[in-house]
Amino acid sequence: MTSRILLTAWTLAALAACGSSKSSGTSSSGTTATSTTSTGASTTGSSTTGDMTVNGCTKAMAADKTAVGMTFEVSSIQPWALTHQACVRVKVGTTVSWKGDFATHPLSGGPVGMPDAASPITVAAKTVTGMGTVSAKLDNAGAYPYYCTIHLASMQGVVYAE
Ligand SMILES: [Cu+2]
Repeated sequence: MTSRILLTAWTLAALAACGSSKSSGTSSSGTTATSTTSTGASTTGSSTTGDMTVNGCTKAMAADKTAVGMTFEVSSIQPWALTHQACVRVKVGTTVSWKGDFATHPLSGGPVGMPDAASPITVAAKTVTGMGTVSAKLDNAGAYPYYCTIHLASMQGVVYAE
């Protein structure tokens, strides 16, 4: 009698162990998906690390705004309107913003004509469709190009986070 009860208990324990090993397999595939996303973001930041001209800017010519604090309004240099070009350097972790009419001047992250869906500027710009402020926090060192999707030639720039 006693040995049968023990056998049943052991069988239940084995089933429970089997169930828990299945669920750990599921969570490890979730971790893989997350790390793929962050790899994409850091690739975006480092792909323009060399000081080549992007959106009319090089890091060498960019205005040093690393002392302005953790928020920086790009549109305080020139309004987000024709003609706009800003090449600036800020500290990693700075929240940069553009103020203006995003129906007339839709903002996108990326080199001109090459929208970068992974750019935090692109992600932030999707939240504002008319008059307003687009704010993007730049958490990784790298070059963050941006442009107006209507006035490609005249509204562009790069924010370098360092
Ligand atoms: Cu524009």
